Amino acid sequence: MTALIPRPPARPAPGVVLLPGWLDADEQRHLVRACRQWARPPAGMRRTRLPGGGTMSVRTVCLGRHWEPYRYVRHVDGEPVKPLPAWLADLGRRAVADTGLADTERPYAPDLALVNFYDAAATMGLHQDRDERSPAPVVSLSLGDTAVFRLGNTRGRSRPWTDMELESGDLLVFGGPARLAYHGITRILPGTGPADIDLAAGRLNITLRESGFSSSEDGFLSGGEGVVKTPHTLTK
Ligand SMILES: O=C(O)CCC(=O)C(=O)O
Repeated sequence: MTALIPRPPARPAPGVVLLPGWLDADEQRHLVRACRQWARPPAGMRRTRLPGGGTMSVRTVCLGRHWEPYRYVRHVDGEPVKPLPAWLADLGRRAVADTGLADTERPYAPDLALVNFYDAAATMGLHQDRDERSPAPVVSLSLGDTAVFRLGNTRGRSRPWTDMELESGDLLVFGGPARLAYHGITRILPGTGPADIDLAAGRLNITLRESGFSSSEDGFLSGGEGVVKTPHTLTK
């Protein structure tokens, strides 16, 4: 949806940049169509089971490596994870450059992506993205319905936090001092997505990340606390 009053770029915390409407409608449509392909089996979109017995309310498909609590693996249900396309990694590089958060010494080189689909009832509890070894930023692209994104702090799940609406086409990058900030999605605003991106309902979010693992390595880092099983994360 084109805003009547353009939303300006924002820096809600050190290391965090929001560029509203960064993706145009063609780019959004292209990404939605790509997500639809990636969602298909094998190694397609699914609800993640949590060790405590619950299931996440978002549905997820991964590229490059598959995330499961709390590690990255290269196969899912015995099938190889779909590769991260070079064009998507390029988009991630351009995203980081446009936010001004690029490391001048080292080009951003994402090797994996999580693609989450939120229906109207889906949420994601406050968590840190800490199953990656690399300190490189996380690039987040939003498509479809608006979401309320809660940006917390690096110390824990309690306040202070900042709530911001992520609309279709928005780019959010968090790195540096905010790379391990707790964050989550508290609400989806149904019916707010644009009509012309080929997504009838719901929200897609793509996060690009650098794993920091070598190509032959699986990743076991956080020891079980990366994504928090807060009650609203779960659909039982
Ligand atoms: O959907 C979003 O904007 C956030 C996704 C997220 O926090 C994650 O994939 O770890």
